[in-house]
This record gives sequence, structure tokens and C-alpha cells, in this order.
Amino acid sequence: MNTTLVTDEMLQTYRRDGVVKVPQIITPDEASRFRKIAMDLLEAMPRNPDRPFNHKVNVWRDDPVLKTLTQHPNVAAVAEKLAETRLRIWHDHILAKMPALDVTTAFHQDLVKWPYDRGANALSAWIALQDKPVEMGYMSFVAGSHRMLDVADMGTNDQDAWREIAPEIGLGPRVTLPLQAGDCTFHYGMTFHTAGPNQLEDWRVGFVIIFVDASARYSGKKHVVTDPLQLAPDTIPPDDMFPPLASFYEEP
Ligand SMILES: O=C(O)CCC(=O)C(=O)O
Repeated sequence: MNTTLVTDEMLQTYRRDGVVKVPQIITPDEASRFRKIAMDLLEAMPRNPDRPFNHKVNVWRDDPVLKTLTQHPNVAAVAEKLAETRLRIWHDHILAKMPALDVTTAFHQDLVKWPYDRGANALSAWIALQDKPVEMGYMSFVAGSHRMLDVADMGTNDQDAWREIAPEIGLGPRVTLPLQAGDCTFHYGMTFHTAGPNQLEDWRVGFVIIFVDASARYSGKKHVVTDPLQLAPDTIPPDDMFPPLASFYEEP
């Protein structure tokens, strides 16, 4: 495990802004290898040009190579260091914007869509599997918005929802981050974010691994990942489907 990936300053940034960039959490070679596999999976899926992204969830359960990314020791170690608690995988997904896709990912908070309490300690690692310049629609986060716990859920394709529901986020300080292949952003589950359209003629491929406090209880709220499992509400999710991170890396 590379313990130098997170400095005290980065930890403070994450706490203050609800987002931090961790450069080169994987190598560009690893990113390129993972991107090829992600592209094979994307090519086999139907495309939806009206959505801000195409995605495939729980990749780690189907693909043994991408499983090594979901369980990458650097990512697991950084996630637990930032969260300052033991975590489990909530789910992963390939998140890709089609070439020349003129659809913005609308402002939203992730955690309000998940079957956990809004106060749960949850975070996403968004790993760039290729260089991601501004023209590919990089992510932009509203700094400090992870403290906004009472805003109604906004759809990722509901472009004007924020204007009606929480116009103040349009004026908030923004953290907007270009990424090189292998770079990663970690954002807290309640941090408002958006991503621009993809203006280039190539897929913009990201891989997102989402973590939640290992002791957080499943609420029973509807979600595509948990609905088929018929879990009992107000219970801790099972380790085999939502593995704790502890086994993915050696503690320092
Ligand atoms: O990649 C995008 O367009 C949006 C990503 C996102 O919303 C997320 O990872 O939570």
C-alpha cells in the first residue's frame, strides 16, 4: 500500500470541501488495461444517447480483472484513511459518457439515492481510465455542500432541478478537476457535483467505486443494487455481497 498517497493537507481538504483529488492512485498502464476491458463491456451494452452517461453496476461480481480494480489496495487504503472508519463496498460501476454526447450530468447528491441514512459516512472514488480534459466533461463539485443534509433528491438528467430546489449551489465555491489516466477524485456521498458534456469523439470512461461505513444499516429504500437481494431493512448488509475493505490491503 502506498501510504504517501494522502497527506494531512489532502485529508483537511476532503473534510473541508467534501472532495479531494488523489493523483496516480493507479498507474497509467493499469488504467489503460482496465479501460480496454471496460470498453468491451460498454460495446456489448445498449447505448442511451438521452442519458448523461451509460453505466454498468457491480462490475466486480462479473469481471475478475476489474474486480482487482474495485479491490485495489491503494484505493481501499485511501478510502479508509479519508473516511476515518472501516468501510465496505456499496457498489462499483463503469461510468462512461458516449462520444460527442451533449448531455450534462446534472447537479445531484449521491447518498440521497442510496438505501442508507443521509448521515451515513459514504464516499465515491472516481478513477479516470484515460486522460480526462475539460472537453470530455470533467466533474465539478460544490465545495462544502456535503453539509447540506436536507435537500430533495435531484435526478442526474434533471438539468434545472437545482435552480428550483437549491439555487444557492450555483453560487457556491466550485472545485473543478481535470484528471490524467490513473488519477482519482474521492467525494463524500452528500457533495453536490455535476459533469459537463463530452465534446470529443472518444468515450470518456471512468470507474467508480463506492464505499459506505461498514456499520451502516440498509434502510430498505428502493435501489437497483439491493432490490433483488430482499435484505431485511435496518440490518447490516451481508459481507459476501458488500465486502469490507480490511482484507484488500495491509494496515500500516
Ligand atoms: O461521471 C459523471 O458524469 C458523473 C459521475 C457521478 O455523478 C458520480 O460518480 O457520482
